[in-house]
Amino acid sequence: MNSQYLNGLYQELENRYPEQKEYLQAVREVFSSIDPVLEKHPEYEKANIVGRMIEPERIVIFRVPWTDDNGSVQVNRGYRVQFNSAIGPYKGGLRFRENVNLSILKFLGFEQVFKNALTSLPMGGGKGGSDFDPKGRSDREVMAFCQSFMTELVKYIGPDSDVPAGDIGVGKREIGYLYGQYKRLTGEWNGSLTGKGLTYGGSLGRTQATGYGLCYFTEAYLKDNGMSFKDQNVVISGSGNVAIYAAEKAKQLGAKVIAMSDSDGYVYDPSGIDIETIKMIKEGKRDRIYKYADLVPAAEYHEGCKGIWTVPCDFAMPCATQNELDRDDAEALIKNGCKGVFEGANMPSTPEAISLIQSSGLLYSPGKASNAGGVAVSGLEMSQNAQHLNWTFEEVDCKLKEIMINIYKNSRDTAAEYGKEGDLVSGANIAGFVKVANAMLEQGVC
Ligand code: NDP
Ligand code: 2IT
Repeated sequence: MNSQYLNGLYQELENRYPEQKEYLQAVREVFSSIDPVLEKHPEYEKANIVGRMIEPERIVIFRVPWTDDNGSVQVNRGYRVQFNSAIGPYKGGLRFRENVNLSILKFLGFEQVFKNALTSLPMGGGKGGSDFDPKGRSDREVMAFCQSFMTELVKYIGPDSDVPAGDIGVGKREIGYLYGQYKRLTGEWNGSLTGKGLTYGGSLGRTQATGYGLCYFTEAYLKDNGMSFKDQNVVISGSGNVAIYAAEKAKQLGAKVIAMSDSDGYVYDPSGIDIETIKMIKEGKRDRIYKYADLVPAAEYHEGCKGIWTVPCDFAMPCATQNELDRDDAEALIKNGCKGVFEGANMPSTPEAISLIQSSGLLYSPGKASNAGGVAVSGLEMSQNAQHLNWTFEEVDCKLKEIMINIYKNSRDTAAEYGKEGDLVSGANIAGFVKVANAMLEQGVC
């Protein structure tokens, strides 16, 4: 971050929102990449494009009252951050988790803007959610919460204005309840949510998209560097939507996935994790990952999710949450011979971890590039809904693969163009930034 313009904007942002640590972290990461673009294109600074980009177009915060199974009235907070609509309707997931706050949703919304631009589909960026956690709640409680949440959110979304989807804590069940209430309130069937069930407008391949997309991206990146997944040991954190399908595809591509986790701990299975057993535990029963070690005698369970990075592996794929991989974790990975870190989660590595990983010569892909497959297939779901058509799994999967390979190549080539050969963080940030900046420039001061 050499430019005076960027330094000034960052100082101002930090003074205004000192408590928004995750948001400041995400902004700093983008700012550290875009100096060369601002030098080459003074018109961006002249139109204060960056100053406008770091201010969300709109944020709504609302009360979500609902009744639990004991008859008590609970109150949660709901949010939607409509960050940037320069290239399309706001698009991005909803996160339901206790720690959700404005800092986390602004970081996610901000990153989503660049990620969505990288997909090459016409989608702006947004994010939302609540500090409600569905874990341990009955289906009825989750439905009551979702119906109340949508009763307010409905005022701000639509197929051509803002299209939410899932994220942590929001999967097919939650999207179903949210969509049912949306339809009831508006009297319309349309594509204003993605990640829907296959019986009511969902796209084949959306469930798999983020994890499969991460592996397609990684496969292209590995190939460029004379490597592949074949016979490689892979550690994948998390055991949710992204982690499960990353594990499934990595295995199909010849890798052995030897460890997975949840927020309580991790399982290590030297013979290779059986993905169907994980699916049965996590998707089927919504249970804890330690159950895997009860069912598979060769596996060990270890308390504490951070320990997963001490398992020696060839490749690490963080697929759980932000800042889950810090400098000590990166050091342990490197010491144990890890050759690459490929992010499925959003901002899972701390800045200190990223600089160590990159300076040690490992391959490294930032989440906003390598996890874009989920939102890309959400974009394909929007297209199918608008046309009232369903594409086959093969059609969607083929388009996903093409999109992920293009994101990889675009990030790689953009990095090289700006003198940052091999640095996918700079490449992805610059490529996403330029697309959004040009759209904003052409649309005038708005
Ligand atoms: P899920 O809710 O399906 O799964 C989340 C997984 O991560 C669970 O195993 C959860 O464990 C674990 N986890 C969550 N928080 C923590 C924490 N603080 N520490 C350790 N483990 C944690 O979410 P997704 O798989 O959908 O999302 C995972 C990541 O991928 C997030 O960063 C999300 O933003 C990102 N992402 C998701 C996309 C999607 O399409 N779903 C698309 C692109 C990115 P537990 O069961 O204990 O809660
Ligand atoms: O972080 C993400 O890209 C997502 N949670 C998916 C968003 C979407 O609209 O499918």
